[in-house]
Amino acid sequence: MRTAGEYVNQAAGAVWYKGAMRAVVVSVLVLSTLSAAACRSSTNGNGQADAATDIDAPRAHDASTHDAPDGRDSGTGSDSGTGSDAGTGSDGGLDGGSDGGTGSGSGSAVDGGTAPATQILRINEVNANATSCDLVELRAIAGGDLTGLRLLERKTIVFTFPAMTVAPDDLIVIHFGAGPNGPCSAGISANETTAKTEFPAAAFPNNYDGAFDLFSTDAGLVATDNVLTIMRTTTVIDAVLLSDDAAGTAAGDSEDQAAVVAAQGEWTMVGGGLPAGGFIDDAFSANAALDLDATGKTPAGASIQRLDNTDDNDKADWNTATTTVQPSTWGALNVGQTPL
Ligand SMILES: [Ca+2]
Ligand SMILES: [Ca+2]
Ligand SMILES: [Ca+2]
Ligand SMILES: [Ca+2]
Repeated sequence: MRTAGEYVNQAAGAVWYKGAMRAVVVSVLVLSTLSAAACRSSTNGNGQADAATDIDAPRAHDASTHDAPDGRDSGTGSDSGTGSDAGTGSDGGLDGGSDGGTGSGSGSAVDGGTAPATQILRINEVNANATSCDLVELRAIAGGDLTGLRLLERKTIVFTFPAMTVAPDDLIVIHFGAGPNGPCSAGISANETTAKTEFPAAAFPNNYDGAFDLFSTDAGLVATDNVLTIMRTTTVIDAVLLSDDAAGTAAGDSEDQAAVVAAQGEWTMVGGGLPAGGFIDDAFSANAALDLDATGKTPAGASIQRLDNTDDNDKADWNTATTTVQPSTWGALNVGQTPL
């Protein structure tokens, strides 16, 4: 868990993305990748195209609770009204056309002949409150190569996936604070890229034999308000808005990333649609999964988890009316989930 002043803003090109790329995202990943590369180049050239949305000037926004309002959200209002993206079918394309041929010589691990699955992973379980080692569990929804996928905390890339191949229902646990002298650095293994027991728990007690254990040098996750996003270049694969309370202000970087996620239809209010002004402050908190500061102080403690196999891109995927945190299930499907 981090609480103050730890951010180096990056991913400055993220906000520009918004609506213009959505159709491309859903249909043709190859074009998406090419376009993303082109756009990044533009952004890195002189920044002019992104000037209007580069609202990421360093801000000391990580107060111990929610962040005090500081006017940082000016300019983000343009993201409102993108609620029409709810339910854009993030699973579209999975398995479409699979096995169409004889299979000989196709050489593709993921449904040759179709666009690669965009939602290869889902964020499945979170503990940002552990003093020893924050954890994020991911679940493979489709099989494929994870090379280059990224996990972001707010707008910051906190893990870039190595070359490794997963199958549906494979689980991954990302351990934070695993850099030199990090709070979770003692006795860690290398990344498990070939098997979930490549470095077994018997020899590495922090590892889970039911998951690929991967290690981030990021010191830890903010447990006040946060957005976790899995991205491939600028395409949102999956995301979750998280908060420690159902009301209160949110950090500008959380709000900015929420806008990126919402613009791609990857987070909405329960039942669909976006708040009139976007996921800002109280609207962020009210629509975020809870409860970041009620999870365990160790990995063995409670965590925030998906409730079942559905992905409706809202907090009801994670919370019931009465349940926020639950006993942790690292390296195992969550209670209520069934094999794909
Ligand atoms: Ca393992
Ligand atoms: Ca999702
Ligand atoms: Ca709380
Ligand atoms: Ca789990």
